[in-house]
Amino acid sequence: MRITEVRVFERVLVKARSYNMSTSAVADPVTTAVEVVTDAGYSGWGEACPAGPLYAPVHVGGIQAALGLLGPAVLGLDPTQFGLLQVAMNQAVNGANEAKAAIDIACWDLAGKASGKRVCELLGGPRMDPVSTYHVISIGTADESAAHASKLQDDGLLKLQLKAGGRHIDEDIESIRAVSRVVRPGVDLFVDVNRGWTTTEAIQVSEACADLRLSFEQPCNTFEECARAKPHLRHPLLLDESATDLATIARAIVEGVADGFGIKLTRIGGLTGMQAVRDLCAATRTPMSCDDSWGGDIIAAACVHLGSTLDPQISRGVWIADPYLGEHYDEVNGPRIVGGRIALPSGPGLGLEIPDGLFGAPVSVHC
Ligand code: 0XW
Ligand code: MG
Repeated sequence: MRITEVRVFERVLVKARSYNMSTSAVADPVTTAVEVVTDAGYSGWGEACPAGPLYAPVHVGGIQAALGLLGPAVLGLDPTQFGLLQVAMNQAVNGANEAKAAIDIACWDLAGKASGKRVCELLGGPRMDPVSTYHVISIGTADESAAHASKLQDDGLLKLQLKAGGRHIDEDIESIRAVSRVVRPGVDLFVDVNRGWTTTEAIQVSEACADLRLSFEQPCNTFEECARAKPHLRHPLLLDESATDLATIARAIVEGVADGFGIKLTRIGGLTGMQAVRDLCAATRTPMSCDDSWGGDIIAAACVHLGSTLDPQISRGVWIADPYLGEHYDEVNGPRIVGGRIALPSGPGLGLEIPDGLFGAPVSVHC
């Protein structure tokens, strides 16, 4: 089987609900979908969708520009030889992990379709089905956040991510304490600051909440700032935005900076890279989530397939944008959250059936 064509599409994902975090209020993200076509009659789908231009140093324009180099670089290659695809893509452009991820995910989809296996089976087999998810509580007043936390627990959620940052820490402390008061036994709470606090603020909030069981996710802007704060924190520290590659993740574990991670599939370069992160976290018993910054059914399915292969004890859950989307690419098989969990698609590959013409005309075609 050989790659004969790479088609690039884009689509605005109109949000059904508001979503804000310390760095930005997410507008309607623009996703990039990639269809990799082969000479064997199969095609595979990948996707990369930044949560707007501020959450991370990646932009939809950069993704599509990089695909202009990556598409030609993979033509003629066997899509099931993931390592050789990585070599070819890394020789075509430095960085651009999100664009590489879109092609990588499409090739895993292809390998599954060609072999009749689900991506989770190609990744070693599912250990959970359904997989647990975590739900975000956007930045708001203490009462609003506590009410949302109660409603989410009524709906079966067992992992809550409370957003913080971008305001005086007294407001964050008030929200953290209000939500903690309504968290029920068996429910995990973590506070995701999305880089919003200084090291001083992180230390002060942790001290003020020392009596509460919670974790802080990406409290400060950089790896170094988080490392400086870490010895003074009374809570576990999770890295997300600073978990940019396998070497940094390994360093964070070895140096004791991170007690866990929020890992973005496209930031790591796709399923091939995420498999290595998964295995490192399993070997070091380091909790990790498997999610991405935004996107539709394609990236959601990729996250659920990989997330299902995690050791359940270290799984921090899979986040998908489903609650914020008013649509599914595949209305039947598209991943959705039911009672705080996400069922694995059952079909080969990612398990999706993308209707012809769904994304309209491609923005570019490489053949
Ligand atoms: C909750 N997410 C996975 C979605 C948004 O992109 C932010 C991100 C996070 O963990 O910060
Ligand atoms: Mg995060």
